[in-house]
Amino acid sequence: MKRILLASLLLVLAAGALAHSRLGASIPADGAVLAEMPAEIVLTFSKRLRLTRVRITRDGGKAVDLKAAKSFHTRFAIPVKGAGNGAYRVEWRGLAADGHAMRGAFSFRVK
Ligand SMILES: [Cu+2]
Repeated sequence: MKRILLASLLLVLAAGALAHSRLGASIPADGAVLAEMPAEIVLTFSKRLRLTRVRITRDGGKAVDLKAAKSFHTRFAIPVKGAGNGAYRVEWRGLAADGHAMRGAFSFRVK
């Protein structure tokens, strides 16, 4: 009986872990090395969320903070203008539709 309970508890935990949104992909991808900055940075999530903060830094310098998104989406495209070469880091925070606070980061380099 104990083993069955434990097994079902693990199933519940696994289902919970899969239920909320996560960053599915980004453009540029984490670790990418590019010859040119793309026109926009794109974050794609597995489920809808509202981005509450996006912070972009280049070469560890001054951060650019973007305004919070007003609605829930699975895809966010951030237009980038006049960004030079360097090592970029994008940190994001979001609120998933299921109420969970989410955060993550990815980095890429433009040569
Ligand atoms: Cu969740």
